[in-house]
Amino acid sequence: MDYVKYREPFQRDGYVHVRGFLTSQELVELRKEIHRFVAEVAPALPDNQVFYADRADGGRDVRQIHRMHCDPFFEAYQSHVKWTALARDLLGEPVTCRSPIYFNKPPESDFPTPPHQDNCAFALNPPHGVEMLLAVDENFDEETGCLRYVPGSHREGLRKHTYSGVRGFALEIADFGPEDAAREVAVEMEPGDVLCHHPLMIHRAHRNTSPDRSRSGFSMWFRGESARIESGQTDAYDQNAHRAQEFGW
Ligand SMILES: O=C(O)CCC(=O)C(=O)O
Repeated sequence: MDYVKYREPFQRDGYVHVRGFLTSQELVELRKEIHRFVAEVAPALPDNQVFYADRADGGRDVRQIHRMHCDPFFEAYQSHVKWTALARDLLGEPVTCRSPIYFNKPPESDFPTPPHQDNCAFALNPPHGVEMLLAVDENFDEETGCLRYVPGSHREGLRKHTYSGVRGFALEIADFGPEDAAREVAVEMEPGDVLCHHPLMIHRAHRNTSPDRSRSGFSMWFRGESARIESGQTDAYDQNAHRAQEFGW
C-alpha cells in the first residue's frame, strides 16, 4: 500500500480525491457494520452522540453519529492498515487516529454543512492532520450535497469562526462570502471513494435535495505525530458544541 503519489496534490490544493479507495468487498463489509450500528446501537445512545433529522411523516433519520469507537468493530477499525497508510503517506509522518464519525444527509433533509475549517475544533498546532470522508451508500453529487472546497485555503490561516446553531457543526466561518464561493470546487464521489482534506481547508456542503438517496459518509481523522492539540481552543469549541446540542437544530 503506497499512497505517496497523493501527497503532492494534498499539500498543493489542501484536499485529494482517492477514487476506489476501498475494494467492493471492503466497502460491503464496512457498509454492513454501519447499517448494523445505525439500526441496533444508535437507538440506545445519548442525544449528544447521535443527531437526527425529523421526517415529514413523523419518523426520523440518523444524520450524525459521534464516538463510534464505543462499538468493538469501530474501535478496531481505528487501526485499519489501509486508512492508516493513506494518512501516513499524506502527512509524511506516523499518525494517530481519532474515533470515526458518521455524517449522513437523509433524502430531502434541510441540513446544509456550514462553511468551516476543521481546525476550529481539532486545534492542531502545527496543523498536521487529515480528515477523510468515504462515500458509503450513494454518490456524493450536486443533488445529494457533495463537499465543496476552496482550493489553497489551507495555506491562508484559520478564519474567524462564529456560533452556527447547527448540532455537529457548532462553528462556521464568520465572513464566508462571494469571493470564497467563486473559488469553490464541488467534488463528486462514488461509494468506496474517499476525500481527504487538510485541517485548514475551507469546506461546506449544500442540503440533500434528492427524494430518495441518502448521502451517507463515514469519516476518520488523523493527527500527525508532530502536531499538538491546543486544549484551550478545544475547550472553547466544546462549549459551542454543548450550546448547539442544547439549543441548536
Ligand atoms: O458531511 C459533510 O457534509 C461535512 C463533513 C465534514 O465537515 C468533514 O468531513 O470534515
